[in-house]
Amino acid sequence: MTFSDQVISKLLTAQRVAVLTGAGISAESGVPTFRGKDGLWGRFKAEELANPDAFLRNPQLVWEWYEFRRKIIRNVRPNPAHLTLVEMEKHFPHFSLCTQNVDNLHFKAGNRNICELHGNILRNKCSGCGKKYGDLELLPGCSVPRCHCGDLIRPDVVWFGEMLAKEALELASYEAEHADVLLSIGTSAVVYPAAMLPIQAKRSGAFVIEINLERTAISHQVDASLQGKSGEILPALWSAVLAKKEARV
Ligand code: BV8
Ligand code: ZN
Repeated sequence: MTFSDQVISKLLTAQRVAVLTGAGISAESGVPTFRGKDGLWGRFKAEELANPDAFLRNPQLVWEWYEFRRKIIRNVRPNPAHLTLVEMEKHFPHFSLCTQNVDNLHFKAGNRNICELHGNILRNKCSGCGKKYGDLELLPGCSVPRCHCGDLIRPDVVWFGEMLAKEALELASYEAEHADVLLSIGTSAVVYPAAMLPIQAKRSGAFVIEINLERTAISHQVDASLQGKSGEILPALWSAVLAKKEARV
């Protein structure tokens, strides 16, 4: 796998690197994506169940869908793409990782400077008072758990139609707008406001590299669009950058 001199040199000289990841980076770990070829969580479209109205209408069904996803996510492991981001975080003077994913795989891999734009499926919160809860299991036949205040507990994720946490979005925007290089990895770039981040970076002068299995809504706007599996491309790209750095010494 070869990479242009420009892509290599941009990463070689970058001081501030921002990364945006989507479901595609976790696909090779066995986590289904939402919209790609192999996408869809079971027979449901994310937009149908990942929204407050669906929860109001049928909290049991929403909980069962999340339980189905949690069972997969509790047992998956980070793949080489996640592990490469851990190495990159150690290397760059300033490295930020913003993820749309709720699968906890960046934390499991070892990244620590993580901005979870859409929350985390292994955390819960009260739908009324907002009290935070950790990972909970809905045992078969049991009803949706309730908070001490009496309201229903729900997954601590951002649903469609819900605002992202203000501080998370502000941090992600700041990092995108101050990055020398932004890497957009495994996202179809159709969900806003996260999909704005690569464009914000580009407008602010960053060199934007996309790594994705197929072309996306932003492929025509980025500086380099590398098509293929992130678990193969990202480790190869990082090795090429380190080899170039070695050769310079
Ligand atoms: C908001 C958490 C302000 C939950 C998710 C009408 C009314 C209200 C809002 C809207 C509206 N119209 C538009 C909006 C905005 C809406 C939106 O963007 N909708 C889209 C569908 C058009 N956004 C929102 O609602 C956001 N909030 O705007 O608030 C507001 C409030 C009220 C009214 C107006 C505005 C909230 C968005 C967050 C939703 N929550 N998830 C959960 O997961 O259960 S979104 C969900 O999609 C996931 O978080 C996921 O991360 C995210 C984005 O998807 P991707 O990560 O990109 O995944 P996808 O499958 O799409 O793509 C994967 C890619 O990987 C593919 O391209 C594939 O080819 C590639 N791939 C596959 N394998 C590999 C690979 N690449 C590399 N290697 C591989 N091996
Ligand atoms: Zn409560």
